[in-house]
Amino acid sequence: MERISVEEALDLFLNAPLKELGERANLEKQARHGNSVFWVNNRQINYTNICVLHCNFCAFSKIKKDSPHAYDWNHETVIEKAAEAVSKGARELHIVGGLHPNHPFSYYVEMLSKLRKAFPLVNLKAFTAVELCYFAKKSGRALDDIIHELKVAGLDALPGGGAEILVQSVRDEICSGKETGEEWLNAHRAVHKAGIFSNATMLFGHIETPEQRIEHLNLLRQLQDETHGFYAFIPLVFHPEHNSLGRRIPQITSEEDILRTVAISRLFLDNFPHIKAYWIQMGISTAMKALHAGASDLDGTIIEEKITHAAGASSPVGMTPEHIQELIRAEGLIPVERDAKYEIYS
Ligand code: V47
Ligand code: SF4
Repeated sequence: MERISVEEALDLFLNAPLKELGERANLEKQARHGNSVFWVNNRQINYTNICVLHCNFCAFSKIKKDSPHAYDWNHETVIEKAAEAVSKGARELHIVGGLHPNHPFSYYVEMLSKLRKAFPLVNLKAFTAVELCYFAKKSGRALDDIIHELKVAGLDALPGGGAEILVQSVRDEICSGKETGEEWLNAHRAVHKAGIFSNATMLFGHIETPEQRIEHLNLLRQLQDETHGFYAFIPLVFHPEHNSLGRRIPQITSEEDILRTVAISRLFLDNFPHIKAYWIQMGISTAMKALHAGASDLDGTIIEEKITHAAGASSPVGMTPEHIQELIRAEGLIPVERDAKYEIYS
């Protein structure tokens, strides 16, 4: 099938009836994965909420180390959290945190080596492109060296956070001072070159225009043409509570907008294996609908979600493996357990 252009994507996104758009995206999903829906037994570990940046959509970070809600887990706590997940069959640890002002790069390397030693089989999906760039800047080392050292320590995959909207004028308004869109893309390019796969996200439903959403997708499609290093694209639904952007955009976007975004992502990102319906942010009911509108992955059991719940998410903070599989079956679809590298276990 011919690839859809930026103009066609915008037209479909804005004008196609939801039913038709969803059905077309579902056909694409079915052609790739049939009735399979991928899920992972995982745990999120947000090792600190202390961060030197002030993204205005973020309700998770605490700037001051002495704030009563600030925390900074030591390696032992991280290992304990991981052990609990591994005892429940986790195949992936999703490890990200704020940009801590004091930790040396060796702190992060040691965290991964200790986890790798204690849990040789679990996948370590750790550190966003923004964290990697911060480690490089702070240590004065080349990004390629940082990636190489983390890989030797046990890094298996990179999560897709920090992309927000890659268009700089939007970044200047919502996350001024954060790595630029180009830096985010370059970091993923470098990770792919090092033989590590990654995910990509898009934070939507705030000040961005439909044109800027499609431009974001286009930048991802172009990089994927070059590297083929992305596994999944994850549209992230902006949550407005306890953050300053939420005073300007006080409502979560509509279900229709979420489903249209999932569908257009499936159609436009023809070189991405998966579109993820991140149930934590969409809510379970909308995520189930997304499985019929182009999404082929639900992320996972999570256990302890902090970032979206700080911003008012009303979904549970985690789900059992039994529940996630039941939900998929109830949609007439087939649950397929995977790890962070999309190795299959069922
Ligand atoms: O980078 C922050 C976003 C991201 C809010 O790679 C918010 O498999 C909504 O990237 N409302 C972290 N979103 C989550 C993330 C992710 C999640 C699941 C799977 C994967 C993956 C990646 O959450 C941040 C930021 O873009 N975020 N604040 C908010 N108020
Ligand atoms: Fe820090 Fe990430 Fe929150 Fe931005 S989104 S303030 S980088 S924790």
